[in-house]
Amino acid sequence: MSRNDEVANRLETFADLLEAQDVAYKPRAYRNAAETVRGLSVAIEGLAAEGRDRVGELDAVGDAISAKIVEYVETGEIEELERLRAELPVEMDALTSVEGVGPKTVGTLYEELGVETLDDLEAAAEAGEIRELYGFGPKTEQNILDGIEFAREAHKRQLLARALPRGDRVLDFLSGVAAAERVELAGSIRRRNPTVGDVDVLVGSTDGEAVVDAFTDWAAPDRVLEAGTAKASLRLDGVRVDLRVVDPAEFGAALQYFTGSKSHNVAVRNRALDRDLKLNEYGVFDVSTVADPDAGQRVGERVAGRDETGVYGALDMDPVPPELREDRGEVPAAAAGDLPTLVTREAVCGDLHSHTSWSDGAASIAEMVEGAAAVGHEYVAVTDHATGPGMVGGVGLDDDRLREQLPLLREADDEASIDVLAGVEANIGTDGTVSVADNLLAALDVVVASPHAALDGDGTDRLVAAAEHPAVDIIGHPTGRQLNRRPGLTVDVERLATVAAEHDTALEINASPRRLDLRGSAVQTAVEAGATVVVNTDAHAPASYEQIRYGIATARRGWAEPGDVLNTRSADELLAVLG
Ligand code: DGT
Ligand code: CA
Ligand code: CA
Ligand code: ZN
Repeated sequence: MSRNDEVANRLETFADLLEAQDVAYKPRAYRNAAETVRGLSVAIEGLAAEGRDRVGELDAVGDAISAKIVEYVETGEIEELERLRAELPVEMDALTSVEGVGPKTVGTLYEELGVETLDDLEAAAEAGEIRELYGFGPKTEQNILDGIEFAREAHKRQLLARALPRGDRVLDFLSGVAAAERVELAGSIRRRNPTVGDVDVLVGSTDGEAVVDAFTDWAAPDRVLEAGTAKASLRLDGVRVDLRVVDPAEFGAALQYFTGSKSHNVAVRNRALDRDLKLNEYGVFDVSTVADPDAGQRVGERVAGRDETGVYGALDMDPVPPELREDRGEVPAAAAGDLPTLVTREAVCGDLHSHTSWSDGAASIAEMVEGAAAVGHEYVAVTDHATGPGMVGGVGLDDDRLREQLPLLREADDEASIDVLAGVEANIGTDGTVSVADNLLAALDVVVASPHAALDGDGTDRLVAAAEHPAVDIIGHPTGRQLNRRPGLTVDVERLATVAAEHDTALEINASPRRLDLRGSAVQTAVEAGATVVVNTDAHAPASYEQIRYGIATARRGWAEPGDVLNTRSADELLAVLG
């Protein structure tokens, strides 16, 4: 899938650079095309080999863009993109990761002040140069200064959706290497953390050198950072991959150790100590009759190590799903046989948040419905944006337009093989009001209400007010956070969840890899307080329904069982709940 990501990244850069130059319309087209390509379930190079016309059949990919995709696949470069980059030699990703700085601002700051890097930006803000620019002011300048530190910290970590396809590629490759007997991801990527510092891969083998050689040869065009006899690190499309090779007899112990988290490992190791056992990356050892348990790594009798299940078993624990290993109660729960039965992708039957080209989506109603059917859903809700706070550039539909759309959604439902629910994504104002007329909300099957503006400070009162609204079914991306971009609203999740449970309002786990909002720990609090969650993709293109996997991972990190998740209900059950 990596080629697809590469192409998508290029198209996004293209969009940013065009936007920086104030080009109208085109940036949106490039972003929509990028989203399509990123979500494709087939390799883009295969389509490109069939020619431009075949590529041009993809949703949101027109003639101009298909030509560029083919050019990239064939030559490894897009000439026009290189020209744009030369005209605007800025660190676009770093600069736009500062909240409030979009590509257009980057363009202005480069033109006016020659800002190319985060350091330049900081210097310009500190020198008071930004407030002097037309359209900027002291407040904007201060916001930029505040955002730089957050952006610097955040920029070091990769989104799970960027890392996981690379991790899968590494697994694919290594499973074909004869010397590799066992292969697993470890570390934060195995725990499905929303962002990862690096991709950890563990191999069980008796011939570490053969595995390391195969791995570094395979990576040849990429950058090998380090290579030893049983370890190697390299950079794969911008993501650091750490490989470790261990003896197959110790694979389970190493997998347990290198999956982490560190705080989970500390809690598990303490349990071992209480039982006169020594737990480390080499195994579980009975040290009850050993004079000095610290005399070496492998002292005492080995009681487990080959398999991870055996490691937990030796400590009288059920095996702990990697997503739970954050020291949030899973160690005592596993010891008591009380771990939750986590929700799975297979248990989910639909998606209740998606957009079409009526608002800012890339595809028609019919195409989006087909996309939902293609991933096996029984139902999908079309929830285009309503106008209101945070909707800029004419993206949101006013009540008249929503009324116009409604019969078309009913028609789509008649024609489709799956159920199409008519919905809207309304905006929650700073006072908690919902931006669509009540009688219209009442006519719709699904109302998502989301915060889209003023996304700082405490948002609990706003969200609680929206959750109490009788027509609101779902609070969308409740905090409004964007990973590596902005932390979003502060929310007292327990209070919100309690109100939501009383009013039969579900709290969304927005599966968009940039959001993953609510986050795992908040989901755990919400479920504990009795609230129902719903895993939605917020798809803006048919291919994005696949991203549900990231939302499911987040639900699992929040201890959610199938019964806690609204869209595990069949269509009939769901309609009964929605009323
Ligand atoms: P990341 O890469 O920053 O997203 O987070 P992780 O959790 O993947 O951390 P990483 O790559 O530094 O190390 C992988 C795992 O190895 C980590 O989750 C737990 C284990 N580990 C590494 N260093 C230590 C340590 O000093 N103590 C303990 N208990 N575990 C460690
Ligand atoms: Ca890691
Ligand atoms: Ca690592
Ligand atoms: Zn939204």
